[in-house]
Amino acid sequence: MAVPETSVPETSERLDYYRRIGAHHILPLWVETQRFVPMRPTPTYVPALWRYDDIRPLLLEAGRLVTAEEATRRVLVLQNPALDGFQGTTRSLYACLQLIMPGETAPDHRHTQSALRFIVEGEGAYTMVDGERIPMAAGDFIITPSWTWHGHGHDGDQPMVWLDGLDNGLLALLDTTFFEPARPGGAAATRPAGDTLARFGSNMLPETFRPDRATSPLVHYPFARSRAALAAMAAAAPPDLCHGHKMRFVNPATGGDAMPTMGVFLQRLPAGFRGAPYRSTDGAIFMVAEGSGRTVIGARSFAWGPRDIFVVPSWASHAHEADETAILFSFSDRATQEKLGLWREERP
Ligand code: 1HN
Repeated sequence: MAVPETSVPETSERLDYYRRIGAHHILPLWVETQRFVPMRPTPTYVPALWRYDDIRPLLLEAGRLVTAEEATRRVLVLQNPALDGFQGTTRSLYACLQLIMPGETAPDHRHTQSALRFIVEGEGAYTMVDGERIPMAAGDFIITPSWTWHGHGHDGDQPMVWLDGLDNGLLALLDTTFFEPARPGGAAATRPAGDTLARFGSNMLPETFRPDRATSPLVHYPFARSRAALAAMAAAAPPDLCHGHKMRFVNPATGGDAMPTMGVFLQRLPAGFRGAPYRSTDGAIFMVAEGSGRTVIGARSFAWGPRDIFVVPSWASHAHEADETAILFSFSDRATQEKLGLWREERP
């Protein structure tokens, strides 16, 4: 694809001028315009894949090195290999793996970042969101809305691991990050278990409910339900050419995205699926819930199996292929892009 020639020839007079305006903290736009106004997205982060089998022993090692109490959150950040001097999995998003050991608690705090949890392994742990103890089971999607108190605990007897997804980079860009550490007695349950599901997860809304935040009032989307929905869809209709059977998690009170900044998805690729190439402006982070296959991103093929995590950058052409039936969880900054009227996609 043609990139317009925008370089304006340098003359000694022009160079002298650039130097003099530089002293006033002024830059000429006509120099390096392409770099700052490119023809199409030019992400500075790259496609990447982390194999869970590689990470798991390292995560368990962290479990011996540092307590959850000490660390506040025993979290390993999946750092994009190309983002030098910037912490993130993409420019806007963090993908992290969090470990909590039996009997541990991770103290209460709150922050303006929205967080999602996608449960990877273990049982018996819970996260407290807004005074409700949400039990964690593998494949569950759980929301910690912006600025809500949350902490974690573990009553089981095996290590418990989940994927954390946060909109850190986006909030850093906008300088809207606030954080508040634990308040005394903050972790006490004020709502009964199952409250969010009963009130908002039954295709009904309490008549007196009035939305008071941008995030879904339903904060727990159990895997058993979403997985069954995908299986029923797959039995009823052929898969989409690019996505297989793909569902977006929504706020039941609005029908919009469950989270204000991030789009969150679950998709099922039937065994033998060979997806058509697809691209969109929202860079996405995928975690494999089940199955194996590969995703061809640009010229590279990334083979994946259960619990592997991979990144597809903004506007990177990619195609999913499944050898056995696969379920992929993913999140991206699509919810932000759509609100701003910026989201684009390209498909055959
Ligand atoms: C955080 O507060 C949690 O509350 C997890 O579990 C991961 C990554 C960056 C910043 C804050 C949590 C986080 C985080």
